Amino acid sequence: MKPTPSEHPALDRQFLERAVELGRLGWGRVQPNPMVGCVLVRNGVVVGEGWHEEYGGPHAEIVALSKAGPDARGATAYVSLEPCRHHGKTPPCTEALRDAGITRVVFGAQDPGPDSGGGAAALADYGVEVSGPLLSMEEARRENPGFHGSPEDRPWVALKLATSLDGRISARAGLRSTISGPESNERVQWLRAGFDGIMVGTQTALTDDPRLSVRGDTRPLTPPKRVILDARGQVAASARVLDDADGTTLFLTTASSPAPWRSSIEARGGKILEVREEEEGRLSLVETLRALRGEGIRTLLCEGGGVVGSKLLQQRLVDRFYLVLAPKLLGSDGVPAFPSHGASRRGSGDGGPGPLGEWTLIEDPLRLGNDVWMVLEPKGV
Ligand code: AOF
Ligand code: ZN
Repeated sequence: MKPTPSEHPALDRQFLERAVELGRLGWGRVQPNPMVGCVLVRNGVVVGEGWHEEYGGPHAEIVALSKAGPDARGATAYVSLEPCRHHGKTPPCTEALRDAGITRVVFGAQDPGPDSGGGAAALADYGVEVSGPLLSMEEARRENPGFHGSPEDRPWVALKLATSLDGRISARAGLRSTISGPESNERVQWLRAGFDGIMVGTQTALTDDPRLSVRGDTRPLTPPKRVILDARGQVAASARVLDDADGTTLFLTTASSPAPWRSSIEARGGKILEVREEEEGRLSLVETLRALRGEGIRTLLCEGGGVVGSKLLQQRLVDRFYLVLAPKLLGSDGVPAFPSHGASRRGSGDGGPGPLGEWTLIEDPLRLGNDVWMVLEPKGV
């Protein structure tokens, strides 16, 4: 099937962007489904809008059609994803669009699902004019990385670090420091809601005793799994990350962690996953990520600390970088955000880690209180 070229590309793009924006309102509520939005336009007027609000619930098109009622007849449907043509938890959107009298469909991303995909061809068969996909693979992945971009052997990984102007993540080793302000912290709560897993390294777990739960206004339908990297079994079973664990808190460790420690973690509802030790006292990150993918984690947010973040960056395992810059200087006692980078001897030709690539801002930096929130992705992906 060949998509029909659009007569009004700028207008189509504009309504499609609105559909994408609406889809984002499903953040935290729809995974593992993608976020999808829909706008219905008749004679240049929006007659209905909707988005996939909750996993298992009605799809975006159905919500928009029910808002529009009879006004949907003769309208164009802008949908951020190719309308599904399968009987899943709900009947096919392709049929609903046809039955409502939609005459044209403009869609953003292609649905890669073997059953759900192919809706564009089905619509064309019904005599509906179809334009799409209007979004590139890269754009589609940015919107729904778990759905469009998750590799087979690891999750799609986002790293979030809050640093001072001089690139420190705390004022002193072992000291819990306030780096970012309340507005940024609220945004982190929102961010967590959209991920399958939230991960921190041993030092962060020991220093901050984080809960890694989601406590903002956006409540995830399925709370993200909490992941602690603890190669040697140093984090006590009393850690807050094990509160209400019920198998949803995962401890990644190596053969060197003591059996009594493992039992104490399991007694609190934690799950132990053993992976290979790569260098002294450190887990193989590649194996760690593979194990997490095996636990169904398709999107992972790593919240530090500096050692884990650096290792991920060094091994080019970061797909998105949320960097929160706080207007503070912490001085030379502060813990560097990028420790292992500083340690590599530059220009020594010793075969050490090379340059870590260039990054692109994928949206305008956001000012949150006094902090600057940057969202970056590796250049050339
Ligand atoms: C659409 N519109 O709003 C969404 C779609 O289990 P189900 O029935 O909810 O189907 C989920 C699949 O449908 C999902 O994997 C994806 O392929 C597609 N999602 N399709 O037409 C929507 N959310
Ligand atoms: Zn559908």
